[in-house]
Amino acid sequence: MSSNRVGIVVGSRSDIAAAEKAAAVLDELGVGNEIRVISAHRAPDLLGRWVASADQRGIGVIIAIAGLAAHLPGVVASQTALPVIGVPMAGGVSDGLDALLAIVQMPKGVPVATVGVGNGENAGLLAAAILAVSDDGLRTRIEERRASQAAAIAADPANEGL
Ligand code: RP5
Repeated sequence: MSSNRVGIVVGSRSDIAAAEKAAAVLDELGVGNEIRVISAHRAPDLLGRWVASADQRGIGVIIAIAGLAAHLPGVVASQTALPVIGVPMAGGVSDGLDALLAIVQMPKGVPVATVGVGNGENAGLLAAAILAVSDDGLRTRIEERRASQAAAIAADPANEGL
């Protein structure tokens, strides 16, 4: 068993910025994670080996990030019972709307949760929330982060007196 609890996979090096946003928020919350770069169509065998190994090593959630046809999250989800969060990436004929629709319209039987285009941060937060169902310490850290976000907004000079 590794200490990593979230596996993050991107379809291409060009998607890495969104993966780093997810990893940053997971690091902040003390959730071990790993980033892999594996194309679902160019390296399907390697992808299958990584998904199987993630399952065996005790990873609890997978974040899969892809643009264009954006089949990576669905292919990953087809190979594991772990929850999979898809992040659509901008680019392609409609600058991310194509990938968003591809991921969110996963046909019945194998679900993929979907966050907004390029929103690696929310993918990381959602993965943490899933793990927090059985981890009270993590739940507390998520609540503290929410409180600190709210405090930062309250401290904005535009909100003085509220
Ligand atoms: C997808 O095609 C990747 O996820 C990436 O978003 C997009 C473009 O890939 P590259 O041309 O950068 O390899 O497979």
